Amino acid sequence: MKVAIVGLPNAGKTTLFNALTAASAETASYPFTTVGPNVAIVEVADERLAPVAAAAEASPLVPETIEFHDIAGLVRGASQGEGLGNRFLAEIRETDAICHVVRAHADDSVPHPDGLINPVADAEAVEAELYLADLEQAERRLERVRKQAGSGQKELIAEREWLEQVVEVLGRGERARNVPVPLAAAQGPANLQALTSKPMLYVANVDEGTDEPPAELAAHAGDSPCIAVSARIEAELAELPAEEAGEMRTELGIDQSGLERLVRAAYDLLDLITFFTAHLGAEARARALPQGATAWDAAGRVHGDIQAGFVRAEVIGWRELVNAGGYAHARERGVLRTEGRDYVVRDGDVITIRH
Ligand SMILES: Nc1nc2c(ncn2[C@@H]2O[C@H](COP(=O)(O)OP(=O)(O)OP(=O)(O)O)[C@@H](O)[C@H]2O)c(=O)[nH]1
Ligand SMILES: [Mg+2]
Repeated sequence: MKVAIVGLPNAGKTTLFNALTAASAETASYPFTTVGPNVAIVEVADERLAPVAAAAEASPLVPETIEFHDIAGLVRGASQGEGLGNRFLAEIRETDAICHVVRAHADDSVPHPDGLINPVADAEAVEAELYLADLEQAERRLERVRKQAGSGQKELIAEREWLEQVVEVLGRGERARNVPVPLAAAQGPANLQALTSKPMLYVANVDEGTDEPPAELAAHAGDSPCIAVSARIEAELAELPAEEAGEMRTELGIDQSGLERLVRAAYDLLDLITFFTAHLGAEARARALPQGATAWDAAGRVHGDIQAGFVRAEVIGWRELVNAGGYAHARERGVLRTEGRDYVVRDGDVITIRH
């Protein structure tokens, strides 16, 4: 799972990214692996993993991860190739979700591209580039599909109709996400890869001591989540040993790590469920799946060979496993179920694939 950190220049994206990276050095909860100058992998904390591991006598613990991409500031005209616009837009296209950092702090020493602090205007400026980039892409795709749809093929006609609506909606400055996808055009979104189809999380980069995003930004976000984080404070806290950072947080009145909230919100944004695998003497692992995924999909997440040799899945809710105190007791109690490949995985399932 990949998340792009986007925003105007100087919004605080790299500060936030560095905070996530630095946090890894000091606390075990966020080991970051930098896989490129602007790409890092962060672990998603899940409090269920440790008890599951203990019950199964499994170690080490391997949490699920999210890859964050720190993208350079999107300037006005990026969609027209301004700045290094197109390259950045292409990088965003590769990700599953967007973390939109919006400046909401009033520190005069940090220049603003417009010389004025206005979170909603900033957010709209970035979004305008996303709409325009999508519009161009959608128009190009529509042209091609129009020609192909001449063949009368049902899917292509459906895709053409869908694209016509997408073009119209984007032209009005709304997200491609807002256009429902008819069953016959199910491939449409994958073909288009619209930036505005991706779920978006707003992060208001606020002044120290503020814990709410500006109301107008939250209103602008609408259905999308919007959280407040002070990137600078988080970066400073991330440099401190965990204990000192905790004391500092208490002093500053920040109850929870902003980074923790950020990672959690990003994970929630992807609308995933988590399942666990854990076996005696082997690793205990949390893994994400899309809602509605099956035992067969879960097997695929574990290993291609295991999926290919799928025989059955042994499934138990994480709490039942923990309460039973291990698989053997769970089996005695009859709470370990056998499921086939079409079983729809539930959040918190602990799964053993027999292959
Ligand atoms: N006061 C204050 N300054 C901040 C905060 N976050 C970032 N800054 C400062 O703002 C400046 C720009 O921050 P960056 O994180 O580099 O901004 P960016 O979004 O990565 O900018 P580009 O990569 O140029 O698009 C730096 O001088 C930061 O120290 C904050 O929460 N409070
Ligand atoms: Mg930066």
